Amino acid sequence: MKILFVTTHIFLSEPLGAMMLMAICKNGGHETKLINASRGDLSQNVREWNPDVIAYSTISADIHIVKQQDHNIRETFANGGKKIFRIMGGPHPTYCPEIIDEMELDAICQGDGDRALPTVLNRLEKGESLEGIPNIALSSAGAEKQE
Ligand code: B12
Repeated sequence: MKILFVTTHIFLSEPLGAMMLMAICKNGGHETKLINASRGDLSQNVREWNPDVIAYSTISADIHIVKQQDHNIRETFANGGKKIFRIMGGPHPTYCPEIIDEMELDAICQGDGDRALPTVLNRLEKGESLEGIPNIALSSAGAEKQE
């Protein structure tokens, strides 16, 4: 699967969480790309690269940037475009799980994602249910998408 990781400001240090998860995804045979949500409108990148999954990695200080980008991306794909599975991990969804409803995400990861994310991807690939994966909370839309 093609996983597009989206982080925000690269501030003083590399985005270690997203980088670690990208390595894990690649080891699992997936294709990954990392983009910075703080730079321009991402919709074009998303249209060109055509990911199966968008994986937001977000701290609360930058949630407004991610919300705006996600809004633009969803507008781009609103009319009959491909359904992209949207998941968010990192400190923001860990502390503020209500973001799943605010952004109508398919899933969030609360806490560590190193086992949770590859499990989500493998099940998505096989069309299996995402219920019961430790650290993963699903929206009703995310659960239905597998059916
Ligand atoms: C190192 C660190 C910094 C460093 C480097 C930050 C950076 N850009 O990487 C410095 C000192 C610069 C820093 C600055 C700040 N920090 Co800081 N920082 C940390 C710290 C100690 C570790 C972060 C880290 O690298 N962890 C290791 C990686 C591997 O873990 P991770 O990123 O969390 O990723 C794992 C999971 O979250 C999850 N995951 C992450 N992304 C995704 C995506 C998906 C799709 C999935 C499924 C899972 C997933 O899986 C990963 C692997 O298990 C955390 C506290 C902590 N213990 O986590 C605070 C923390 C992230 N910082 C915090 C804050 C508030 C800040 C500042 C805003 C402080 C300030 N007032 O200026 C700034 C913001 C800087 C910025 N814009 O990035 C808060 C964020 C709270 C929140 N609600 O978002 C934290 C959580 C501390 C706290 N408990 O309050 N920080």
